[in-house]
Amino acid sequence: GHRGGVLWFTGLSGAGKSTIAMAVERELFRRGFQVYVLDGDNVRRGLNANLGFSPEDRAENIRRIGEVAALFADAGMVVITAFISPYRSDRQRARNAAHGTFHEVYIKADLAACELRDPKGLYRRARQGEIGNFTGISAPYELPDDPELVVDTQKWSVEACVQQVIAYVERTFRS
Ligand code: GGZ
Repeated sequence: GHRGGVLWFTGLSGAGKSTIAMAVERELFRRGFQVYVLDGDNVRRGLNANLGFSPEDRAENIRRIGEVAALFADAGMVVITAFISPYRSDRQRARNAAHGTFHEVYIKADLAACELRDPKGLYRRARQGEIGNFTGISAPYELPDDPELVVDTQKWSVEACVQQVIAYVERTFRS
């Protein structure tokens, strides 16, 4: 079997958080893990539909996600969260909510790489002033101090990144 816990992905828009989270979820499911992904698609559209991207709204977004993730972990699941979560203090609060089952995973790609990828054209729109408070352009991203795992998506393929997370989960959650 396996323990429950929170794999907290953090990184810039376009770093690969959601892509890696979905692929890790599929592979962990195949291996018999109870796993669930929280991301913008299922949280910002529902539970947090009333929140935007001001520092205060991001703090509340991350606070709620941290509490929900802790509940999933308590229920015995491996929960993967895929949010920019740009503020160290908000990530620290999510860590405290999960008491002892929180694993910060830095999905690492610098601003230049993410801006080159620009999969949704959001960086271009942010540069043109069409989107305000955009992380990396007009809002901060505070680098993780001491993450449990760093996955470098500039250096490694998506598949290699997925394998690194899977290996971490196997050695951390398998019992
Ligand atoms: C950053 C924004 C913004 C602003 C919309 N800043 O790459 P995406 O599109 O699909 O993922 C980004 C997502 C970020 O939401 P999070 O809930 O992860 O942010 S946070 O943890 O900071 O609360 C991006 C899109 O929403 N998006 N406006 N201004 N990203």
